[in-house]
Amino acid sequence: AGTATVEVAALAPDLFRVGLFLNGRPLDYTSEAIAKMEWELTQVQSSSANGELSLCTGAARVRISLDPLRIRFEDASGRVFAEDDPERGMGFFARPKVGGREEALGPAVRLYKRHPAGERYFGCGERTGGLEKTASHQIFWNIDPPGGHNPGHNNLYTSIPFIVAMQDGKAWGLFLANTYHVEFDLAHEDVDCSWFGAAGGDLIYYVFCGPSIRSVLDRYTELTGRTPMAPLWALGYHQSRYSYMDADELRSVAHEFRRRRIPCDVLYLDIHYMDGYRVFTWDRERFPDPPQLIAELQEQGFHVVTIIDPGVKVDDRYQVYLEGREQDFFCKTADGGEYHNVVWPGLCAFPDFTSSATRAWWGSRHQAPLDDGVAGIWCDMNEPSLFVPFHSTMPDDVVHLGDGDPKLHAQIHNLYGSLMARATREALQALCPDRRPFVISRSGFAGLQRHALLWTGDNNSWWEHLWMSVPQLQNLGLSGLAWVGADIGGFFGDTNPELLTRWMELGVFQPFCRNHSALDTRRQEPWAFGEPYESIMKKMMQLRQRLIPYLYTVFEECHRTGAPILRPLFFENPDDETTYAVEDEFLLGSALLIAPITRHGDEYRHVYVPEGTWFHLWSGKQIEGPSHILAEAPLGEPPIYVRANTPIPLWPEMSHVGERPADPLTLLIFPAAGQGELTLYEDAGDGYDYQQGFYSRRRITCETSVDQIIVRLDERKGSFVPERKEVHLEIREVPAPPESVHVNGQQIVPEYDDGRRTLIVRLPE
Ligand code: MIG
Repeated sequence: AGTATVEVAALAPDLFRVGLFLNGRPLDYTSEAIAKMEWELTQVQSSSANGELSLCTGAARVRISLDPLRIRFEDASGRVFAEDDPERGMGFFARPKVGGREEALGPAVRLYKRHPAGERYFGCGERTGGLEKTASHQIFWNIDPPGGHNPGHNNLYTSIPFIVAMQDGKAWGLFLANTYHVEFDLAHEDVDCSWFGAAGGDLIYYVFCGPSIRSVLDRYTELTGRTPMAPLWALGYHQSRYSYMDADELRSVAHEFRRRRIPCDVLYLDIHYMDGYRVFTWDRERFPDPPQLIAELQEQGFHVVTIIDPGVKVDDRYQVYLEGREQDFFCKTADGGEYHNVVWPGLCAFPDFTSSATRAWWGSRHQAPLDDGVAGIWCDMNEPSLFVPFHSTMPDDVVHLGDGDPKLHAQIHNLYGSLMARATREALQALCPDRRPFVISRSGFAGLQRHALLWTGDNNSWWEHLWMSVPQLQNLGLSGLAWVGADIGGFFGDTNPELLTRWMELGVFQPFCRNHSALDTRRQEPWAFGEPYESIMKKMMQLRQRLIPYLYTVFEECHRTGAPILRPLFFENPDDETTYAVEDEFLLGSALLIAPITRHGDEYRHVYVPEGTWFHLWSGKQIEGPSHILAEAPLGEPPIYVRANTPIPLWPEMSHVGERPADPLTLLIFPAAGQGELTLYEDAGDGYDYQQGFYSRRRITCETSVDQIIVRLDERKGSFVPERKEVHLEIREVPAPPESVHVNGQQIVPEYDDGRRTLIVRLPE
């Protein structure tokens, strides 16, 4: 195409890639975002007729008209999507030159696609402004927004230039693989058109043909990578604060959890544990004996996670800085000096994570915290966020030497966070090969899910932010980042008892469940406000703890297929377009519907209940969806609904993972005419033996008719045998004592509780 080359490739039956390369640039698709480079598609038919080329995979087809060059996609049903705008298609434009920089970056690139009436956009990663993205302008450029985030902000800490489009129950997706400053204009400037542009680089985009939303996410996460299995303990409750200031404070927090029997698995040390904020050091006055402290906490079942920032203090007596300087591991200024800026430690240098040698060096530095017993690493400030000017990032012309192919910061800015998380994960993996790494990150790019979980950074202790987190977490799940959570209770500012309690009612259903708050704010541990709040929060946290086998099962589904853990209603009900606008409710897996209370004083709320039969968890009331209901939800009884006939696996109450054997396993079932099922996934909870078949997958079905309920537990698949003796069926809302109960054909004496209308059946494992 003139001075440019355009390549269109079919990578999988439902995945195409388009690349536009200017002025003889090499056709290069390597990208830090992409996990899978090699695709083998054998069944592609190409044809050419009437000035049009076409590639057909059987499931989908791309049509390329040559003059002018326009590209559109079609699936087997004849649905046309991702169609180039007839006027504009794709191309590039020179930007005004300011100094040398624009020249180095080259021209800006842009792609125009038609926006058919009724097509609705979702995704775009970490966003504050609601679920749907139609008619919006989206910026992809990682920043640490001053004063935390608010609904008016566009881009935040993490960038995922990916959309999912929905119409009539069918989905397609588009990912722009470009790490420069990226913008999407989604039927915003022009209702009939959307554009996808970048400030430089090659124009490379991937089209996911669906047609199901599930298959779009499946392919997208095959391309950019899946969420690795979490260690089981990481699904528990995490408690943090900026900061637990010394060993005794941390000890006393741990002690309170255990004394009050409130579940907690993980404790965090924020920046004050370090010596003058020097990364990979300890302040020996505050923390005289870290290994001893951590061992003590481990005894009580806690894991300890420490924060690491990228900024390395410029200090001639500090080993980490000296090593980095000697070996040239830091980012450079345009004229070759070490780039410096101010962060917590004062003047700092910043590792160039684009270089594999730097990543390996940084990684090896994690030996010390691991030797001290640290269980995971918290990567913060990795946009990177800098203090001069306040809340800025690196100038565009900072140089990253990389592995011999130097880049300007403007070209890789959005990758800095992901690369730091990658270095961290690879280190934990290498240093503790039998453990599943635990890494948490604030910043990243598409593909971050391979390296770390994401928390949404600095929210406020405001009701508005509690509300905002609900669509925000769903957007992330739709963008491949499923292991996510917002700071429970709110970070900045003082929380209050009602807000904290309502936040906990939602937070216990976040894939990542952590309470965190800023320096000088009111304490917000679950006991901070006494009764009745403490007991309510404890009840909710116990519920999460009991739900771990369910959460783990959903997590494994995500690991295998990219399905979000916390998912929008339309993920399960794409044919019901009412769900496209439901942003203040979500599903956890497919069997739990959560509609949090997010306003002060509210004791009722509207809930849209999607198709199917559902049961209100607290009252057992049966609801037929689709329907709009007014749910009563006093403090302590947030609207939670369980899908009929779906067995929900529950553990007994525990204060932390592994406190005692998870025996019995309870299968909670609300029966109603029809059938349901769940395939329970279990494994050792850490390590990699599951990859050799050391797991257990067990399909459990429930079939309910007018006069009988049949529950079947299939044979276990896989070689893992859970260490327990009993499985209890807890069958709720059984209107009358059953005439008979049979277990494997043997009649047993029914155990029926009139008051709770519950039938218990005890089975051997
Ligand atoms: O400039 O380490 O988002 O969670 O507590 C603030 C202190 C730096 C920002 C993180 C927050 C953390 C805080 N950090």
